[in-house]
Amino acid sequence: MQGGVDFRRGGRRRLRAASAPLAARGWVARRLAAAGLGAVFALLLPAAAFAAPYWAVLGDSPQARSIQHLFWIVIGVAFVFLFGIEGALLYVVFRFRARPGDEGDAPQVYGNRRLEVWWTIVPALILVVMFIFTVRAVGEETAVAPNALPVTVIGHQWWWEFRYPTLGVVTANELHVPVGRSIDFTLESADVVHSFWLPLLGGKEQLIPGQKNRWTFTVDKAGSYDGACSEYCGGAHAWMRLTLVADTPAQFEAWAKAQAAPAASTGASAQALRVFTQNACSQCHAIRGTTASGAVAPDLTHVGSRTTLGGGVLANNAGDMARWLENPQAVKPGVLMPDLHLSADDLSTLTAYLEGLK
Ligand code: HEC
Ligand SMILES: [Cu+2]
Repeated sequence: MQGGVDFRRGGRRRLRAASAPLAARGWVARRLAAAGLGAVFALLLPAAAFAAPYWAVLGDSPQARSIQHLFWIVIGVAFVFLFGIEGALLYVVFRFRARPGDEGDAPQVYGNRRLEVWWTIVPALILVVMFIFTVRAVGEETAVAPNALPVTVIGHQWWWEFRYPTLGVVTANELHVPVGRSIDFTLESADVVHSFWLPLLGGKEQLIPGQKNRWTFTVDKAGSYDGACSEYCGGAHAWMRLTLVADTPAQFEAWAKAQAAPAASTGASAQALRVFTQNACSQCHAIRGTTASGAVAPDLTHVGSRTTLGGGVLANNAGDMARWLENPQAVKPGVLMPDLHLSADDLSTLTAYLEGLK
């Protein structure tokens, strides 16, 4: 060992003694600053999370609550181990630290069969228990009740199609369900993999091309719930939001009846329909009750009744509708609806017509 440090016998201690006071003070200060910053973030994080509608630890369905239970069990076990192990570590570090006058290395211990058996068996048992709880929770998320309302959810780049096969309703981005009745979801995709996520109502389930996934939950509180696609599916993924509206059974029945009816716009005119068909709108969009029957874009039969446009990127009112129609690319970059360069006249005709489709 020439010019180096001999770590085999007390070398470490000699090295530390040589460079100790100043360096050590800087090191401690840096660690303290980092720990302080970490603590501030740790305190702020839950505050933000609790305020968000995406905080999955609140739940308004039995399925969401079963996920919550699982979450708290896992967190509980993890914390017992975190504090147990870190506590034991800190205890040992302080209890057995080097003291002035200590010479040589500590006793070196190799292998301890009994300990190794225990720290293999205990974690394995914990994993088995967590596995059982998880399988139970997954079972609750997929056990469809016999009187459930069938709803087909189809993921598109970058919007949601909702079909109610028993009610003759087709809509987009705004999902209505009756409170207290379980919903039998069939999840499909028209293009790439998406993920259906309503944080307060259940977990996430994927929409996979060529496959039909089953999924269920029962909303037990009336209200409006935010959701989103939670799996990156291309450029405008961030604007693939959805809203679930949980109606009372009577409200839901009225909604479904209105949605199943053919189009009736307060702004309807021969000119509006002509503008709609002449600008290729009808090749992509359907308006039931007219000749427009395109099937690759949102059904517009009752577009005026929805609260948002373009997967949540705009509110739904005359001003925002005009903005969307003037150039959807400027509002939602990359969207699969082209800029159709409508004249000012056509724009106002179409806006009145579409907003009138309640
Ligand atoms: C090439 C196909 C295509 C053509 C042509 C087209 N659109 Fe679209 N349109 C789409 C797609 C796809 C969306 C969904 C965009 C999104 O949210 O990502 C959409 C969305 C919309 C929306 C918002 C619907 C909602 O519920 O969010 C309206 C309104 C609309 N289009 C009207 C029109 C009108 C009017 C025309 C004709 C001037 C037209 N579109 C032409 C594909 C098309
Ligand atoms: Cu997505």
